[in-house]
Amino acid sequence: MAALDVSGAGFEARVRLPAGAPVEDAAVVLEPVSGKVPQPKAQASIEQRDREFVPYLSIVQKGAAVNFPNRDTLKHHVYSFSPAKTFEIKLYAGQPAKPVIFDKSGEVALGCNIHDWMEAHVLVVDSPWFGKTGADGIARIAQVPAGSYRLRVWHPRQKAAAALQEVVIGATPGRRAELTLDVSPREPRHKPPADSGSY
Ligand SMILES: [Cu+2]
Repeated sequence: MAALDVSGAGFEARVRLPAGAPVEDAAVVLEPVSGKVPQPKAQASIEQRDREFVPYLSIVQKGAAVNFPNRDTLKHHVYSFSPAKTFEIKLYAGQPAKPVIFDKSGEVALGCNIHDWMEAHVLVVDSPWFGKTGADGIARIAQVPAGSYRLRVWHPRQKAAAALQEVVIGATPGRRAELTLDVSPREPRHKPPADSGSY
């Protein structure tokens, strides 16, 4: 028998469309009902590579520092007009001098002033316990302390917000939550060949 892990249990959720197909890039978040969360310590990185943001969706804890390294040889100009974080990093190459601190919970949409098709999203949450679904629709969250949580699922292209569910961690270890979320397909956007411009 496996030893009991007293430091916390893993949590797993599968997100599917109403018709059953797995949903990739959904955020699955466990927010403690107590409201008690540790200070953010993880840093995140959103790269620009081949004139795209990588990854498409980032989930960060409120207060996290996010770096925006430009891995391309051309310049990018990253911006957000979202109320949860309005900022811009003007036309730059390489690593910006400072990370961006996401200090407010909410949804942040990122764009690039030079390359219209570039798109990425940041979900800023008041919890360090979150995961992102892969192509199989499954998100895993490791080491969740026992207790009561609100389970939240979110996707940048969701058609409607999903209701919060209450989850108790520790009562039934190894349980997988099954979630349904209706999500629009990603619109294809025109991306010109790489050598067509000076940027
Ligand atoms: Cu760009």
